[in-house]
Amino acid sequence: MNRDEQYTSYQGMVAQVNTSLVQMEEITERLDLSESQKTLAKHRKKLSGHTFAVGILGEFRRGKSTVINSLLEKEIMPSDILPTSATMNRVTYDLKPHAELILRDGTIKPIGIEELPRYVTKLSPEDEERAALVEEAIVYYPCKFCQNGVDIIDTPGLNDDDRMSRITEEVIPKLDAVIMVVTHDSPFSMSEAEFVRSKLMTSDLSRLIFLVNKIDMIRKASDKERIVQDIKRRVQKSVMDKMAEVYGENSREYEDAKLKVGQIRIYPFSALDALEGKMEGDPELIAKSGTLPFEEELTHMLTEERGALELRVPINVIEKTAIEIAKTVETRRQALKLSSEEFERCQKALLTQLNDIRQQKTEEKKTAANCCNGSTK
Ligand SMILES: Nc1nc2c(ncn2[C@@H]2O[C@H](COP(=O)(O)OP(=O)(O)OP(=O)(O)O)[C@@H](O)[C@H]2O)c(=O)[nH]1
Ligand SMILES: [Mg+2]
Repeated sequence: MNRDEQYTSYQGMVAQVNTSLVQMEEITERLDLSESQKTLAKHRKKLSGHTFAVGILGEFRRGKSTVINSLLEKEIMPSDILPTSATMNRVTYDLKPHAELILRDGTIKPIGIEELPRYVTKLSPEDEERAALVEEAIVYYPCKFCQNGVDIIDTPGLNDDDRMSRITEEVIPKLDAVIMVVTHDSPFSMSEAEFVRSKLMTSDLSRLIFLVNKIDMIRKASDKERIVQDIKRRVQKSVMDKMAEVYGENSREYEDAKLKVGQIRIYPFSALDALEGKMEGDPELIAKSGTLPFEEELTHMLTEERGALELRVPINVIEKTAIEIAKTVETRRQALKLSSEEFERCQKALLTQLNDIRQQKTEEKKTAANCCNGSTK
């Protein structure tokens, strides 16, 4: 298939997925499944809007905001030695850099990019208070990776319990791809492993790039390679253990995951060196940072693979909703069956009762007749 044919067949698939979303919406409306109906509508809108969302996820201080800054080639996202990001920060393309806050009460507040630390961080209690009112910060910036409707989303550290549940429930389902930032000094902690296994779904490994950040802190080149291989093995083991637990080692799902897990994309990286190298125009530092192979992979994901990835999320939603619809229909069928059984039982009891009453009445009538007859004799 050449590129034109591929595109036509891709467009056909988009139309098909769109039709399925519309059909599902109709069914969920009839069944009063309003949450699912809303989710389907959101994905249908997104599919027609052609935006592609890449989320940067990871625990506190892994360097997520710095990774974004390295892609923007400028220190835009607030970053600090202390846990910093308190809100979801979306980078979207615009030639003229500016920012706006979407507040929780629905209002939109335009701000200067230099004001971001005042509204999106938790570096002081006052900052945190202001950030609590912010639903999302949008940073408009001429970032080459954000062309063609790509948004890059910075998230607060996953170990923040309150925000973690919001991220997992609200943000992850909307992401088309994920960059998971881990570090060499805490190689794939238990909570990261659990997060990847349970929240990002094993079947979606193909939409995941791992960055082993702060690799500049390791001096020996051979150690850098060893640490990356070690983290790769940990990710693979943790995913395969989960697959064995859920589906069993002889399942088709386990075999599929084994193939995917073999192709996990994981890169040694130094966000700080990449940022500094770009800001200072230092090609040696840029090369040393490991950003070139990572950016190549990211570009590949945002262009060639984008079509398939863009469809993967709504297809997952369709599958999930289909299961929900089947369950709802079955539950309601059971309920109807129950009520008809109940009805039969009541009807039977009622008939028996009616019979008893009739019999009693007949007896009574007989007795009364006898009494009358006796009295007339
Ligand atoms: N040595 C080194 N330090 C880094 C690198 N990337 C980030 N850092 C430092 O790590 C600290 C945390 O970086 P952030 O980018 O704020 O980390 P984060 O993951 O966004 O943190 P939260 O927003 O709190 O979740 C800062 O002091 C950064 O300068 C790196 O590649 N190498
Ligand atoms: Mg941050």
